[in-house]
Amino acid sequence: MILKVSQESASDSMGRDRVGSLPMKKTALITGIAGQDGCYLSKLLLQSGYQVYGTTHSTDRSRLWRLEEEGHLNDIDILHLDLRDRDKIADSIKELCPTELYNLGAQSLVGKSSTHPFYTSEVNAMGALALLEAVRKYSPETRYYQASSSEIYGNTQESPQSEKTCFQPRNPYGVSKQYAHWMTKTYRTHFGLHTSCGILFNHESPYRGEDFVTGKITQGLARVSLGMLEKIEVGNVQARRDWGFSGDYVRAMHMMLQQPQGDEYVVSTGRLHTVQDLINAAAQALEMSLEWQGEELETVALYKGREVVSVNSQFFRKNETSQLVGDSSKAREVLGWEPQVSFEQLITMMVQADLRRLQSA
Ligand code: NDP
Ligand code: GDR
Repeated sequence: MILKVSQESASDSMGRDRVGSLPMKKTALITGIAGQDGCYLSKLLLQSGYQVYGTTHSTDRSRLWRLEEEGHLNDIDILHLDLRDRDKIADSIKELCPTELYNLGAQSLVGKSSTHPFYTSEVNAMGALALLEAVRKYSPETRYYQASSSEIYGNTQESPQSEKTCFQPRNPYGVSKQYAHWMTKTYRTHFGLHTSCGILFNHESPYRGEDFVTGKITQGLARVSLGMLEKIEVGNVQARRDWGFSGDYVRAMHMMLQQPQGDEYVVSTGRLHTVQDLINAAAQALEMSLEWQGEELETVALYKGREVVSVNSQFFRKNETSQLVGDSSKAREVLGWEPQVSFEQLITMMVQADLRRLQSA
């Protein structure tokens, strides 16, 4: 275990040094630091003067490529931790006693949760419980953030969704996140810990992988534009989501833990776009003018008369969630949070990063 707590991080709940009276460096532990949000959050915390520890459950160092590309990998202490390993979680919390703990680690693919329900639940639900219990036992001053998801609203008919909307998850991922959400709230109301849940709607960035529809489309169309790929195949182009920028959303996570009390907050843009809008935005950023033809499974998009996008039923989701669009009034009013990057800016940013990587590969 790469665990070393420097003298600097030995602060009390007031953020003061145990021996002197100078304010000391805050420490943060981020699970799932190798993922998209972990990359942006760790950068934000380092810029704010935190000492940052991050966990990965993989021994493959190439998994840390996002931190490497963003240029701050060497400023982070990396720990190897699987969220299914309760003993190691307890030892890590006991040893680090972080000022703030952000639980971002998860099996985060909605589709995969249908084929791997046990794994998804062990990591997302039991992993969160193991962290909360370790905080309660060994570091009750730690402020805890739980990465909740709009997927907990699943099949709701209420729109937009707010903190008051009832949860109706439709897949094992949504259920695992609902469990972690309620446990996080329970550790605040029942045990008195400072815990918060960010109910985050879809958020993307140049660090989004191709398993998600935004990454698949921007990377795929960038390859098409460079003549490296003939066409991309997607699922339901009429599916709609509330897409924001990860860099904006990690600011909200940090803001939550700076509040005097923990709470639950929806974080979203409040704007819906279809997958077709997404394809059009990516094509526009690549200066490709698309012509759409056909309907449903016959839908195709042509560029200069050539088919570059088609629909494949293989990528349709069995139990598609309702149109998830968030009402983030509470986060805006209480935290003073506002998203700064628009949908079009986000997609352009992703396409430009994809082109840069492909051209320099
Ligand atoms: P990612 O999938 O990019 O990152 C999650 C990280 O969790 C992975 O990089 C992985 O890193 C780690 N992980 C996976 N399995 C385990 C395990 N068994 N033990 C420990 N760590 C594990 O997700 P995002 O950064 O996009 O999202 C962050 C969190 O926010 C996740 O919990 C996600 O479910 C949630 N969320 C995301 C939204 C989004 O739109 N991005 C919206 C709402 C919620 P490694 O393999 O290195 O361990
Ligand atoms: P989601 O993201 O499931 O909402 O989960 P994803 O990008 O996978 O899907 C978004 C929408 O696009 C539709 N879709 C496709 N999706 C994929 N992956 N591939 C395709 O080819 C395709 N075609 C259409 C999907 O059906 C869906 O409607 C993300 C994850 O980050 C979760 O961890 C997080 O909790 C939620 O967002 C909020």
